[in-house]
Amino acid sequence: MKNKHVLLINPKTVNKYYHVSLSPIDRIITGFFSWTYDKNFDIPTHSHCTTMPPISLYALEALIKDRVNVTVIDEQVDEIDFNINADLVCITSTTTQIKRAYQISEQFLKRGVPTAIGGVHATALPDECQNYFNTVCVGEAEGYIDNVLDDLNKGTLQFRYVNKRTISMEEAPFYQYDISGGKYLPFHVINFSRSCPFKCDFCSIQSTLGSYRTRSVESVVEEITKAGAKNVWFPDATLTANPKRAMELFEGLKPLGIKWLSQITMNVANNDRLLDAMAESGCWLVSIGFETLNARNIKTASKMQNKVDEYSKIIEKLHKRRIAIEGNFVFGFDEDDSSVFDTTVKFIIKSGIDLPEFYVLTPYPDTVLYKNMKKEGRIVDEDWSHYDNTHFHYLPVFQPKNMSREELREGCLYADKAVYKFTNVIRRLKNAGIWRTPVLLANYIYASRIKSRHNLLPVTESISDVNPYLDLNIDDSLLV
Ligand code: B12
Ligand code: SF4
Repeated sequence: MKNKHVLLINPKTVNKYYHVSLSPIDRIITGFFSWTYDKNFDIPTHSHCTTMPPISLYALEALIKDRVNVTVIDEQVDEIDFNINADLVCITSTTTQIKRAYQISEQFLKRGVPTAIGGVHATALPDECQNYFNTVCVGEAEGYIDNVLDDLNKGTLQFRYVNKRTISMEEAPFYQYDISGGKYLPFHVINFSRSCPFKCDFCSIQSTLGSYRTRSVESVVEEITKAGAKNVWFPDATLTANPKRAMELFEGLKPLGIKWLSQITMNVANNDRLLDAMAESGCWLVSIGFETLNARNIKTASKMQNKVDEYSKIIEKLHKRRIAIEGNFVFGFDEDDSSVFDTTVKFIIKSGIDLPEFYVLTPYPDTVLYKNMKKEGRIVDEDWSHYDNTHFHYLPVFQPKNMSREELREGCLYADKAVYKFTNVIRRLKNAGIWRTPVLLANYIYASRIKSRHNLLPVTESISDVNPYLDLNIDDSLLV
C-alpha cells in the first residue's frame, strides 16, 4: 500500500515562463502552421508553455511511482501549492535555478515538511546545498532512490545519499508522462543514451551523469511503438556520440515512420552513410554545438571534434538531406573581441542556419572552465542565479579577455536580434533551402520570444527593483 506522498518540483527561473508565451494572435498563426504541417501536431493550449517537460522529474517519477504517491510540479507552467500535504518534497535544480530551489525549500521547511535536492547543481556542490535542504542527493538517482524511500518509510531520512556508479541504461526507466494537456510541445521524449564521451571544458555532463552509455535499440523501438508516438525528441546530449550505435538506432527507427529531432555533434561530419540513415529514419532537425568560428577557441575549450573549416560542409550536407539545423554559438571565449558578433551573425545568415541560438560563456561549477577561471581570478560574480547562459539578463559572471562585460552582454543581445530580424530570417531560410512548416513556426516562436524578453525577468529578484533591460542601448541601425 502506498502511504506516502512525494512532491517532485522543477523550480522556475524567470517570472513568467521559460520559453514561450502565446498571445491570441500567436495562437492563430502557430495553429495555422501546425494545421498545414500535421493535424496531429497540437500546438500548446496552456496560456504559457515551455518547450520541454522537465525530464529529470519524469525520470524520478518513473523510479518511485510504484512505491509512493507522486505529484509532479513544473513551476515553469504550474503554481506550487505550499499548503499541500506531503511527506517529502524532492526538488531538481540546475545552477541557474538553485536560488529559487532554496526559496521553495524554505517554505516547506517552515511547515515541517522535509526537503531533498538532487540534479546537476547538488551533484556539483553538495556541501553548499546541505545548508538549505534536509537531504542532498548526489549523482544518478537509480543508485540510491530505493534507500531514500526505505528511509522515508522508517522516518530515518539521511542527510546525504551518494551514487558514484554509472548506472546502466537498463536500470533507467523510460519517462512516463502524458504529453497532451498543452503545457509542452507534444514530443514523446526518450533517452537513447546518457552522458557524453567528449570532454568540452565548459560542460558539466560527466560530473553529473557519469560515463557515456546507450540503451538497446530494441527497447527504444518497443517504447515508441507501445506509445504510438509519431513525433519523438531524443534529449540525449549527443545522439551520434558512438556512430556505430547511432547507425543501429537509425536502422531500427526506419520502419516506424516517425519524425524525430535530437542533438548531434561534429564527429559525424564526414560520415555520409550515417547522415543518410539519419534522414531516412525521420530526422527533421538536429541541434549542433558549433560554439565558435575560431579554431583557437575550440582548442582551448577542448572541443576537439569540432573542425571549424568543416562547418559549412556539414551544414550543406544536412540541408541536402532536408534536415534543419539548430546551431548553438557561444560568445565570450578568450579569442573573442567585439568583432565576433558580426562575424558570427554573417556566417549564420550566409550558411542558412535554420534556428540560431546564442549563449554567453558561463563557468558552471565543477567544470574545467570554472576551475581555470577561478585560478586566474576572473570570476567576478558568485550569485548562482546569474549563471544563466541563455537570457542575458545580467552581465557575464566572468571577466572576458578582449572586451568588457557590458560589451559581451550587449553583443549577445544584438546577435539574437540580428538573426531573428524578419528580413534576416527570410535570408537565412532562403540560403538553407528548406521551407519546412515546423522550422518556420519555430523561427516565429523564437522571434516572439526575443521580442518579449524584457517581460521574462528573473524570478529571484524583486521585479520593481531590477529591470535589466532599461539600461540597454542597442542601435538598431547596426543590425545586419
Ligand atoms: C537534455 C538537456 C536539456 C534539455 C531538457 C532539459 C529538461 N527539460 O530537463 C533542454 C534543451 C531543454 C535544456 C535546456 C537547458 N539546459 Co540543459 N541539458 C540537457 C543535458 C544535455 C541532458 C540532461 C539529461 O539528459 N537529463 C536526464 C536526467 C534523467 O538526468 P538528471 O537531470 O541529471 O537527473 C538524474 C539525477 O541527477 C537525479 N536527480 C535529478 N534531480 C533530482 C532531484 C532529487 C531530489 C533526486 C533524489 C535526484 C535527482 O535523478 C535523475 C535520474 O538519475 C544536460 C547535461 C547534464 N549534465 O545533465 C544539460 C544541462 C543540464 N543543461 C544545462 C543548461 C545550462 C541548460 C540551459 C540553461 C541552456 C543550455 N542549453 O545551455 C537550459 C535551461 C534548463 C533549465 N531547466 O533551467 C547545463 C546545466 C549546468 C549547470 N551546472 O547548471 C547542463 C549540465 C549542460 C552543461 N552545459 O553543462 N537542457
Ligand atoms: S559534446 Fe556537448 S555534451 Fe559532450 S562534453 Fe561537449 S558540450 Fe558537453
